[in-house]
Amino acid sequence: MTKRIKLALQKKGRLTDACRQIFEKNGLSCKEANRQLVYSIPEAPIDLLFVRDDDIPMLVSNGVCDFGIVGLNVFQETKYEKQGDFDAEIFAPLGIAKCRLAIAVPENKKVDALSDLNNLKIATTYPASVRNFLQEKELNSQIVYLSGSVEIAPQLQLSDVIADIVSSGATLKENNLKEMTTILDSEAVLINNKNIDGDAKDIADRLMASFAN
Ligand code: PRT
Ligand code: ZN
Repeated sequence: MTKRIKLALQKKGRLTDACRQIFEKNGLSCKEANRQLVYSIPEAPIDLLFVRDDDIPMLVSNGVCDFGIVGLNVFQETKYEKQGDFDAEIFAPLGIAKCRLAIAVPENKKVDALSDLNNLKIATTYPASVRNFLQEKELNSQIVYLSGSVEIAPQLQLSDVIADIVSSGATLKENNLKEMTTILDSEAVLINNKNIDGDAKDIADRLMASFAN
């Protein structure tokens, strides 16, 4: 039997269409994949597994999948959260779904220098990445974890500032927030389990080569 790889993709969200488009453009059909959790691409030795994006780094780390496509922001967050206990690494950046994890502050609030963040509350869905940033910059801000709608936290007095994903900046503007500093520049990345064999790497190399065309 010829070797096949398992590749985790986001089931429904911002990465889903972008990934489908790259696959379809390269003659790898995914149309039937909609209703299935697992879909075997007939034209290539690749089985797709459709899951929540947050689960992708761990599914790859624990070897359930050999590869995954996920935002660098989600990959880094899981890596910081799991610290040593994490066996996934970046295979290649994909140049799609570009965004950044940034700190944003209310327009009427004077927070200019990084040191102004000291003693402030930062609401975020990315606590491990923010904690790592605060440690690197030797800041003692407090982290307030929220699973969504982070941009309304200052209005609700849950926090002073936020750390969230920004793309066009329209959401910040709508909520009277301004970007202050970038924690991470992100894009979708292909990640792999650290223990994959040479055959699996060859399949991923061929996939990446086809993407480059
Ligand atoms: O359901 P599941 O857990 O799988 O999906 P999700 O809702 O967690 O993720 P999803 O589909 O929203 O995003 C998937 C990935 O797309 C993210 O992890 C990022 O890597 C990438 N990405 C690119 C973005 C954005 N652009 C983006 N703009 N992720 C989120 N946003 C949100 C952001 O959170 C904020 O609410 O869009 C808003 C800001 O956008 P602008 O354009 O107004 O600045
Ligand atoms: Zn998610």
